[in-house]
Amino acid sequence: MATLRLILGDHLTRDVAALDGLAAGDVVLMVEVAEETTYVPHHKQKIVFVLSAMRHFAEELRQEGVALDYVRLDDPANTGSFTGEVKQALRRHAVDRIVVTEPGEWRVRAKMEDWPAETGLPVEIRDDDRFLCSRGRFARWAEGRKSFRMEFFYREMRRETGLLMAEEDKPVGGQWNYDAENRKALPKGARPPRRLRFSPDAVTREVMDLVAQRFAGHFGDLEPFGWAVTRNEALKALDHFIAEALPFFGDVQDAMKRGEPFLYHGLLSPYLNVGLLTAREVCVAAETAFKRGAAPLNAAEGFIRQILGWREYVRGIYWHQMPSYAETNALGADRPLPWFYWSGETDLACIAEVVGETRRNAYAHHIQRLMVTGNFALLAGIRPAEIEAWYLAVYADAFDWVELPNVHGMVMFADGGLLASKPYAASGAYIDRMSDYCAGCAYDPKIKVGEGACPFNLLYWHFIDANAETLKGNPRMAMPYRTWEGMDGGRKARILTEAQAFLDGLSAEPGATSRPAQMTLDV
Ligand code: FAD
Ligand code: DLZ
Ligand code: SF4
Repeated sequence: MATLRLILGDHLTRDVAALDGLAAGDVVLMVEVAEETTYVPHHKQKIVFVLSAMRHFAEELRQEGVALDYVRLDDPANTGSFTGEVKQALRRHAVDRIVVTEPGEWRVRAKMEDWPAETGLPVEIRDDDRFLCSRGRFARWAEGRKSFRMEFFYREMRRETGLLMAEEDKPVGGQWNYDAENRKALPKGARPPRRLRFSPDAVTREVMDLVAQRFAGHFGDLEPFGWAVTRNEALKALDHFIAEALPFFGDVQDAMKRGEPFLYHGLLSPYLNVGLLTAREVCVAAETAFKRGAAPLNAAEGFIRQILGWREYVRGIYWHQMPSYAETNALGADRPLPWFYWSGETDLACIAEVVGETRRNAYAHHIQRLMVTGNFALLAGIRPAEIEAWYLAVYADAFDWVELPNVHGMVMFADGGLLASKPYAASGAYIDRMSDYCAGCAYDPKIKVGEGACPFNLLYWHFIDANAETLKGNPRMAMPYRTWEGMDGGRKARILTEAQAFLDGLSAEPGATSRPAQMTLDV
């Protein structure tokens, strides 16, 4: 039985389920389609990364002798959609069935469900077994639970994989989680390592030209482009991280510093997400470094927890809860996304720094995403769908299955607490403690109200006040509500008035001063 096997842009591994049982007579189809390059205005580097990695992977398959049908974005006959390209391919190849690995987005999966009717052929959508926890396994864990907490899920994953486990079902070192050791500010004089970046080869250069020409209006700088686009390069990036950064990853995992976008983070998520690296090999590499004495336990455990815990957990939540998950808006947030998320032009120095780095690198680390741009969106009550589209567009690692739970659940609390036990709301004091952004900002994190007050301070109490009905009963929010209620009435009124004035001044309109000339966004 001849099979058409579709490989998507984030399924770039020879071990992907759709290639299981590849036989003579089968055709492997890969397609670059406008539908995927424009459903949000992806960062230019993200498009280059995905398309170049696709082209390199296609070349590896060709070298292996696989019958490959590769449709390029600039092919004049390109229909622009997965469905259109599958139908066109069926005219070129005599096959009896279609096989594909489950995509990472509900949106794409829903289209695939229609393919049997649209093509008249059986369509097999195979489980994506690159994850350490299958959808079925997650559903068994989730069954009967009212809320899902990552920590308990993570412990089960540790037991099941044996990662960082000692004898008798005990975690190595006696503790499951060393997070308490991982919240230090960056010590003065710390010099994070220079990160391994990769010069674009001819294939990448060709894609960069295409992107420069076709996606000039998209967010972000095209150059310098330094992402790995092959498995070999991604493995080098992994080795470099393990040797140079992992030993320091733990202690200052939450720190932020101007001009140091990468600190000691992995920069591995784009590779994990498109299939250039596997979750298991990355976790094993960190565990091995710990066993060799090359990395302390708080670093190795902290890093493994991000992947074995958070990454698997958010993926489980996504498929367990979609499609209704994306529709919830527990806090009724309804403010349009301020334009400065795209332009970076704002006198809030922390936001300007994080958006600026995001434009330059298609990357920001977790705490920048959660506690700067995310915290602001939460406190200002930005519409969940708008801030989700922003995160999906601007990061090289952004795919719906991982972006949505992080933004909808963790940042916006739009799921009403299914994912996080309380909103990650914080005033300017947190940003001041964990970064050097506040020095030189137009505002002062120590000023709570009045001239120079940090907007995060005003918005924090505004958020507490505005959401009292929903959040006051949450035991983890008892302290802020006690403080707010104990505050002098006049001060409270002043804070709320100033916060409201700040919110009223936010504009989603692409302003002449804040809009880079090349931006034509439609989100
Ligand atoms: P490191 O700090 O080195 O962490 C190691 C790995 O752990 C990462 O490569 C990643 O695979 C995994 N990881 C860490 N935290 C998470 C998490 N919360 N969820 C899932 N995986 C995690 N990650 C994405 O891969 N794609 C996204 O679109 C994405 N959107 C996010 C949006 C928000 C608002 C937040 C708060 C987090 C988001 N994350 C996302 C998670 C995390 O920020 C990134 O995975 C991380 O910053 C990637 O950089 P790194 O490889 O240097 O990570
Ligand atoms: C992100 C992306 C982009 C920019 N372009 C393509 C593409 O042209 N062809 C493709 O197969 N995949 C692309 N991708 C990744 C897809 O968006 C991803 O596979 C879907 O979101 C489904 O998970
Ligand atoms: Fe951000 Fe406030 Fe600090 Fe300015 S003072 S950088 S707005 S936290």
